Amino acid sequence: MSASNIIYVLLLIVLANIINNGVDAKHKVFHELQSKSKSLESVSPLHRTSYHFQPPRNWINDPNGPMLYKGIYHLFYQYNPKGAVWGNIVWAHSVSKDLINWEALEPAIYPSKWFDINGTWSGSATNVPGKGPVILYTGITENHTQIQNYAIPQDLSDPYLKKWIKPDDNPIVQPNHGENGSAFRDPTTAWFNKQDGYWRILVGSKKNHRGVAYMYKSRNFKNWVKTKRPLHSKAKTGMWECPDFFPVSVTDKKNGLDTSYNGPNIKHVLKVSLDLTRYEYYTLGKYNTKKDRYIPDGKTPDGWDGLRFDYGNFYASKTFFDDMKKRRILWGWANESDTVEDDVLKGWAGVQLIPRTVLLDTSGKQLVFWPIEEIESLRGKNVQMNNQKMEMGQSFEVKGITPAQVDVDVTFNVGSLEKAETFDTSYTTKPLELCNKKGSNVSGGIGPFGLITLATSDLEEYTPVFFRVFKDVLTKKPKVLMCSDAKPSTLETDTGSDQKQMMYKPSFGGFVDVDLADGKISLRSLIDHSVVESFGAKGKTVITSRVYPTKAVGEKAHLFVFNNGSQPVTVESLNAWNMQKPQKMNQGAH
Ligand SMILES: *[C@@H]1O[C@H](CO)[C@@H](O)[C@H](O)[C@H]1NC(C)=O
Ligand SMILES: *[C@@H]1O[C@H](CO)[C@@H](O)[C@H](O)[C@H]1NC(C)=O
Ligand SMILES: *[C@@H]1O[C@H](CO)[C@@H](O)[C@H](O)[C@H]1NC(C)=O
Ligand SMILES: *[C@@H]1O[C@H](CO)[C@@H](O)[C@H](O)[C@H]1NC(C)=O
Ligand SMILES: *[C@@H]1O[C@H](CO)[C@@H](O)[C@H](O)[C@H]1NC(C)=O
Ligand SMILES: *[C@H]1O[C@@H](CO)[C@H](O)[C@@H](O)[C@@H]1NC(C)=O
Repeated sequence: MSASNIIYVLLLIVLANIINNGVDAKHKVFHELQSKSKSLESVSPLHRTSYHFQPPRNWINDPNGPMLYKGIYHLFYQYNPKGAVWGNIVWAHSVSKDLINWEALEPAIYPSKWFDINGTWSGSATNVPGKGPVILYTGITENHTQIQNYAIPQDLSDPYLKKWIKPDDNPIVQPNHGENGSAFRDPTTAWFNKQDGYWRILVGSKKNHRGVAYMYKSRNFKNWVKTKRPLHSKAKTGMWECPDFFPVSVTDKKNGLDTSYNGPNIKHVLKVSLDLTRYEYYTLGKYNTKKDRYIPDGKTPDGWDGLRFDYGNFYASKTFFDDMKKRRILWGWANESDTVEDDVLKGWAGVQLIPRTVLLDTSGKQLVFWPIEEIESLRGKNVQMNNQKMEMGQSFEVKGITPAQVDVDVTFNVGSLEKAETFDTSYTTKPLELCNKKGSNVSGGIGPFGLITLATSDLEEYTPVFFRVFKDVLTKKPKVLMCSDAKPSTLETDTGSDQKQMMYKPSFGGFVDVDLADGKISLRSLIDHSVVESFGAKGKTVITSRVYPTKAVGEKAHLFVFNNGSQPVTVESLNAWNMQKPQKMNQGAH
């Protein structure tokens, strides 16, 4: 590098620091790229999803304010109307009757007043009885302070809630009691406490390196005061983005609960998105409304090694209660794993994953997730496989479908656990490392076995999703690892210059809490061109990967089941369905 180049680079770094002052990792600014919008014709269809939520082009991130109003589902999301990188963020707005087909409306909220002139960031919606829906969101002021504002519909009789008003008595919450105004955002849906007549919300933050969920309360939904203590905090976890706090039933295994529900036989879930790692985690616990305290169950670790909604590419998630079908639904964003340059070339970046219902697992120790039932309405042609025994190294192709766009659900039987590998207790907190060390081509006793998605016929490219069964020497119980490995997913090599980012091809992993008493374990994957969303053991462990094959694309992709363990594994039943494209996916977005 020449001296002038070095000076230029130093200048850039200084400049970037000035511009990015107080801007966290997610909000990376690419000034020269953030308004390079592509016309529709030039948006690359390669790797674009067919049945996931996407606008026709440009950048999206966090799902915002999901809700049901007068029979219409609303989804808002962080959107750059001018390009495929983060910047110029508005609240884009889409509506649906079935959570499958979506119609794009005009952006609901965009910078226009002093209290949000430099940003309209994430937030939530609350249906306030007697008032209607109220959105709380983070506004960025001219001096880059993060404050919380509210917005209300102009016309409550319009089920589409097309127009939103930001009253002049905003903001409702400011960082003027010692909070860090550069790390103070993402207000939650409010919950109502009948006993004291107050609404409460959380705002994500950090105090030095401690992640914090500050709590505010209000009687009239307008004047909010900070509670004496935050709802919860945890040392060394850094900024808590997008907190989500809701009850789940211990006894009712079918229905979700309204956010304000309180009563016997419930637990509460506190989820946070960690800006430091770009992963989320959650705890289950008891919320004492009298003392206003949330105490996580002793069994659920609070921090890096905690439970996750999804052990893969999944962030800034948010749930809402669907009063029509009595279920709690989870939305989550998956970013791209290719490079910023790739995103600009393809003209789009980011997808919302298939909404999932959320319930407490029968064990009471974790949540379970399952794709909303509506997604099954997109299922077309079906192929099946039954009682197919796979010896070591064997694989079978699932033929007669279009594997780049399928829903596949398979139940394996592993037989006896006798020959399972021994579980080393040092593995406990390291599913990711284990998946990296023991890939789909590293033979074990029982497993690896599973699905080979988005593959070429000769496995030049493939994304394996698989299980590996260990045996705990002390307890004699199985310990099941689930992995989704993007490493072999694409032949694309990073030959570019220093500046070119590398494509992100991680192997993701999580443990699956099953006892395998009957030898059975299921795996369902929703495959959609560049998305592989996998649900292990009926949703106990979920992993999403984003992948960009160069050859295993469209009609040329294949799907296999495989076994690379020394013990035979049987495919008891397999169903695969071609997935249709929804009729409407946000045409006419702005
Ligand atoms: C406040 O947050 C910003 C953004 O993360 C950080 O750079 C700054 O150091 C924090 N300030 C304090 C006093 O912790
Ligand atoms: C802040 O907002 C003003 C007014 O819209 C705009 O001119 C300026 O570029 C914005 N700055 C940043 C860093 O977003
Ligand atoms: C930034 O703006 C906020 C909100 O208007 C205000 O309370 C605060 O004093 C300002 N900070 C500085 C450093 O100007
Ligand atoms: C199974 O193992 C063999 C031998 O290591 C390897 O060639 C093959 O790619 C593996 N299959 C998968 C899906 O990784
Ligand atoms: C096994 O697969 C990994 C990719 O997951 C690859 O890096 C490695 O070279 C493969 N090893 C063998 C022996 O094929
Ligand atoms: C998604 O992109 C990859 C590659 O750039 C990053 O490594 C991740 O941190 C990022 N994830 C989120 C949630 O932003």
